[in-house]
Amino acid sequence: MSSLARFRPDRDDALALLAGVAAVSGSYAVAGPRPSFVASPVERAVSRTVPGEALALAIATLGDLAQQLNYVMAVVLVVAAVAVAARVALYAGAVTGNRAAPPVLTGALTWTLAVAASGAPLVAVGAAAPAALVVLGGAVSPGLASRLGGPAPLSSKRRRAVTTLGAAVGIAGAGYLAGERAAPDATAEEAPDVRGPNVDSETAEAALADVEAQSIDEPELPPLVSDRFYEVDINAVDPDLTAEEWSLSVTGAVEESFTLDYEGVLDLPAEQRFVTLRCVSDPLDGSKMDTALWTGTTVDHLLERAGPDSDCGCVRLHAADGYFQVFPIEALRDSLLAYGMNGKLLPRGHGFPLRTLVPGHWGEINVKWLTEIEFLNEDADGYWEQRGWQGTGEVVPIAKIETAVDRDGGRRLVGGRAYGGTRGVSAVEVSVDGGDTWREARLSESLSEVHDDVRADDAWRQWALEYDPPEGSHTVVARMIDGNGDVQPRERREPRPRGASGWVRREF
Ligand SMILES: Nc1nc2c(c(=O)[nH]1)N[C@H]1C(S)=C(S)[C@@H](COP(=O)(O)O)O[C@H]1N2
Ligand SMILES: [Mo]
Repeated sequence: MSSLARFRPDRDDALALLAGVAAVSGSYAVAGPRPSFVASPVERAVSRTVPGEALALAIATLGDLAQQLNYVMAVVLVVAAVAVAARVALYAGAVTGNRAAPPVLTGALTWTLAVAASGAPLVAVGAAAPAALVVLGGAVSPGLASRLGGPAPLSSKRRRAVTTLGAAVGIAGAGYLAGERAAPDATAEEAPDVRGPNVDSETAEAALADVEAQSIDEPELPPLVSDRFYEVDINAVDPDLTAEEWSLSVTGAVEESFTLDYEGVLDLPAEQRFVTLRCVSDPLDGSKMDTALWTGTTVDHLLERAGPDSDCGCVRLHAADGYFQVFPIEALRDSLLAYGMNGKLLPRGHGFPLRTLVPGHWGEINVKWLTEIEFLNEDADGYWEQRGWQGTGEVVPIAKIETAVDRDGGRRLVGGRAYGGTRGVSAVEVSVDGGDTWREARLSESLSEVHDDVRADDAWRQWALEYDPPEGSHTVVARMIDGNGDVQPRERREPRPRGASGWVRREF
């Protein structure tokens, strides 16, 4: 009975919970927001298994919050799993009367769980050691033990809860701060300049500087090159690749399959382009549409060497995060493989070291963290097609109303940006009476005028219109005319499954 006498359920529950928090915190302290952080693979597994309809609903109702909640859920799951392991270890110690068993078993079980999840044995030590230490601390420190446990009248139960919570918050906070310091650079501003034997950085600099001259001279309008480029991807934690370890394979239905390393990509002829991306999930009034100056090489150089021999004329791109997309080889031919963004090295969040930019297609086709170009003989579904989205295909034309400012004299300026993929934007028309009458808005110069050596045949244009607002309420409507002279379709359509389309309206 002596061993069972030391079986103290309340204290052990608290200790086990703390061990769980310590494991996740320790892992984050060592890994930071990287795939080796123990909750990352769990978040991945969860997001892969959520059915398409549920995912669409979550995105529609919660937006970007859906992914954050998923991430929190993954963290809670890992805390719970380690807590259960620690609880089992404490129980085993109590039953066997072996004082070394709880910390040793907790450490071993946590390490095994962490390796099973992330496959990173070293980072797993960062999870296992703190968990074992918490359990060890509970065993050797009578102070901690008595505060956490002992016979429990109501007041000391509350004290235990407070102590546990305080310790948990402290451990989690320390782990978070340490992990953030270990975080890799995420923003373009922090990234070094893009370099390479064929990269003309002067052109990039000049082009970016000259964009101003191309813009409509109204400071209230949103810019032609985005200050902050939206980010959309399937995981809360991005891949963390190094240029040295990374490579790109060309495989499948080809005459010659081969693999290029980072230097091999840089050795190919370089090119710069202004390219706009819009996510297929972007609502009419959303902001998942942006433009940057990209540096890279065209896929054509790889196609020449590979000699695709595909029965379906289709190709599947694979990425380091498990993402994949299938689309026609014809669309790939003129695509850019980009390693630079706005004159800087491509940031991690946008696909470092290499991403695809497919002219005129929805954002989802522009695969980031590209690792393999696989030529197929049979058509297949991409990641989002498997989840009920259209998948490939050209963007729909759109003219967004993003700015409305009232001028001193009583006039009002409305404006925004219009994008029609490779069809281009030849005009934007605005109605201030709900669509009865139309006038032509001012349009910025095409970005392809910025620099002789910089293409921009898949980029947006700014538009602006000043008008005298009528008395009372009225509706402003904007629509674009593409390069073929076609007016954009009026009918309003939700993002799912083929992208939000229709004339954008704003009530005043
Ligand atoms: N590897 C990978 N590539 C990806 C994604 C992803 O989740 N993984 N998301 C796609 C989607 S849906 C969009 S809209 C664009 C967004 O690119 P950005 O994050 O650079 O804006 O990347 C695409 N490429
Ligand atoms: Mo997207």
